Amino acid sequence: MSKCRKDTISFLNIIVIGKENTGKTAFVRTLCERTKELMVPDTFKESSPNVLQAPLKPTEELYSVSMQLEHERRGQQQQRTALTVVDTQGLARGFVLGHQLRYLAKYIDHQLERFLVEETKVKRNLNPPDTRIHACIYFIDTHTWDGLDDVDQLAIELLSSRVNVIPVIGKTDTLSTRQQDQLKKNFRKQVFDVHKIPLYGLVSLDEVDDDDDDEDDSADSNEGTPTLTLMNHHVGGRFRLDSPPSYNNNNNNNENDNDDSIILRNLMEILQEVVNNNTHDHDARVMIDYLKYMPFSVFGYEEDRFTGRPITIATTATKDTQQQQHQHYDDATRTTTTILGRVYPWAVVDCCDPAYCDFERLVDLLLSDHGDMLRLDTVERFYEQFRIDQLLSRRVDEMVQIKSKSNQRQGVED
Ligand SMILES: Nc1nc2c(ncn2[C@@H]2O[C@H](COP(=O)(O)OP(=O)(O)OP(=O)(O)O)[C@@H](O)[C@H]2O)c(=O)[nH]1
Ligand SMILES: [Mg+2]
Repeated sequence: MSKCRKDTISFLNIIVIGKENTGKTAFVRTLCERTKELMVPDTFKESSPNVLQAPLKPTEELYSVSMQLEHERRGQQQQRTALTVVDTQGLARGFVLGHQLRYLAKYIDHQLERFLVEETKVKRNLNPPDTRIHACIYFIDTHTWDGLDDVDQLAIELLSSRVNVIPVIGKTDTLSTRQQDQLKKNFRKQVFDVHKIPLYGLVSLDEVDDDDDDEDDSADSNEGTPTLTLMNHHVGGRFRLDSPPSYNNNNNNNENDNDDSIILRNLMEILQEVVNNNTHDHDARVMIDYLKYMPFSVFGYEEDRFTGRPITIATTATKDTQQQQHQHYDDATRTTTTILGRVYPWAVVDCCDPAYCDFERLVDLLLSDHGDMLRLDTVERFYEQFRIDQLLSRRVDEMVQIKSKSNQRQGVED
């Protein structure tokens, strides 16, 4: 492995949230297993001992695992990422839900506060460890065929006001291709067109207001035409749609695309235009890649039911088509490898094969192109506001204290 400067560590903190039994813990384990080969020796830490070792069982309380990874970034030198993954208790229905969501919101805020405290110390560390949560991997419920039920909607709305939410569909080995496709489209439609939830990389839709007498009154001729505000400032700004959103896209040769989100399709067109005008616009390009696959389909490895460790799956392939990682046996023409996956009577499925699911794409985007964007969005969309609110409320507290002290003094003197 080539040399990488240790002083350029990027922090990436991810929290995994979703309803009970959606495959969150299996995902965390698969992610750790997948990134093992990138791990810097002796950097693995867990908040409670052996939390990844035992057989899978429902998660009762939040825990975290962290490690440093050394990996390549597309076209760049080696990079070191301090990755922390936080796994959480599954969201339940009923009165517990409110309590769970409040707890999660508080946890996320607390991580912002820890960073703020470090940053505002008189003698401060110029490079404090970044505790802020940069992304929330949200597992949507695959049993809800219209893509978003009330629990998921409430949770995603609340989380999106605090953190970059990246939605995923877990256990996709249990869904047919058509089912996955439909679920993705339904989810996108619900999130963008119906509820307008500002997930990571998405838009908020401002309807043009007739009474709006700001400088943009020329909008009158566009009455009722929505303005798209890209939440992702890397691509930037506000774009007015000159005509109402339409499905009659020239590129649309596929009838099935008609039940996908209109807003998303328009956003993709805008991004594509940005790329066409400036082929070097890397951020717009990677955002298109992200939106194309979101919500990401993933599945976890099949675990040994006594140890929770991945079962051994050996596959054999001819050498020239071989693209797997752990090579055990090699002869002139064939190679045997072990993969992370699941075995069915009719097939073996590899969690890391992009032909089966988006797991590898998701890992790649987190560690590569979107890592910086997630960090930047965390600072600009969430941390800055939090910082201002906190400092203002401290200021108010201080003023109240000064006032009450001076009132007390006044009382004594009188
Ligand atoms: N077929 C399949 N089963 C899975 C997958 N991931 C997890 N499972 C199974 O689903 C059950 C629950 O998996 P977990 O990973 O514990 O789910 P969870 O969302 O963490 O559950 P809670 O912690 O209770 O919220 C276990 O029996 C797993 O073996 C998957 O990708 N495919
Ligand atoms: Mg769990």
